[in-house]
Amino acid sequence: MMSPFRFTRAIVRRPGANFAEGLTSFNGAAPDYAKAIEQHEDYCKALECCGLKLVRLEPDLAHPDSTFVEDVAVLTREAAILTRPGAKSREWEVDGIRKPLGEYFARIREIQPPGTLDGGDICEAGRHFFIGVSRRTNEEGAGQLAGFLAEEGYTSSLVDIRAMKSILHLKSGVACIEDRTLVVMEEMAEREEFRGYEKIRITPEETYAANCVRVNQFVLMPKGFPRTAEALTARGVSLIALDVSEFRKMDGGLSCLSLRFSPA
Ligand code: CIR
Repeated sequence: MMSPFRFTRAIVRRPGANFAEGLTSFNGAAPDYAKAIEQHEDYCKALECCGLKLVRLEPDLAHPDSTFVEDVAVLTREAAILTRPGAKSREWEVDGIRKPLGEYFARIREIQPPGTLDGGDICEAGRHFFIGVSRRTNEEGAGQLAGFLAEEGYTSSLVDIRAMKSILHLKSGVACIEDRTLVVMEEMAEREEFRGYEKIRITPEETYAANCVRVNQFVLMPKGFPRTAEALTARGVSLIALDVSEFRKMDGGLSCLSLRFSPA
C-alpha cells in the first residue's frame, strides 16, 4: 500500500489583494500583503523541494479567505470530497476548486446542506480520518464525510472540539506525521480519541506549531517554535521551517495553504 504521506501534487492559491478582508479573530495589525505573497511563494517553493508539482490557482477576489484551499476539499487517493464551509462568506469558495480537482479525480463527492464542513477539521492518519466537529463543521457534515470515507474504504471517528476556545479547526491542534504518531497540543493530548497513538506534545506557548504537515520525507512547520523543532529533530524528522506570520494573522495555519494529493 502506498504511504499516506507520499504526495506528488498540491493545489495552492495565491492570496488576493483583499486577503486582509477575510475572517479573523486576531486583534493586532492587519497582514502585510507584500509579505504574505513572499511567504506564500516560499511555501510553494518548499512544496516543490519536497518533490511536488504544483497546480497554482489565481487569486479569487470574491473570497478573501480562498488562499486557505485546504478548507474546501478533503482528498483521498481515489476521491475528492468537496466541502461546504461553515462560514457564510466562504460557502461558495468551493466553486473555484471543482474544476481543478475534476482534472485529477474521477470520483467527486459533495457535502450537502444542512451539512457544513471545513477541510481544516479533517486530520488524516493513515487509513483513518479524525473528523473535528467544530464551530465550522457540524455533526451532519461530519456524518456525511464519514459515509463517503467508508465507501472509499477508510475508517473515521469524530473529535468534538466545540468546547475549545483556543483553536478554530481540529488541525490547528493536531497533525499526523507517521502512521501512529501525532503531533498534538497539550490541551488535547489526553483525549480518549487519540488513545493508542504515540504523541509528540506541543507546549501551550507553541500551540501554533501543532499545525505541521508531513510531505514525503519532510515535515513542514512554522518558523519560530524552537521546542517543537527540537522535539521533531530528535525523532530524526527532516524539518522545513517556514515563516507564515501573515497567514497566522488571518487565523490560518501552514497546512491550510495547500491541498496535497497523489493522483491514482
Ligand atoms: C477562516 O477563518 O476561515 C480563515 N480566515 C482561516 C482559515 C484557516 N484554515 C485552516 O486553518 N484550515
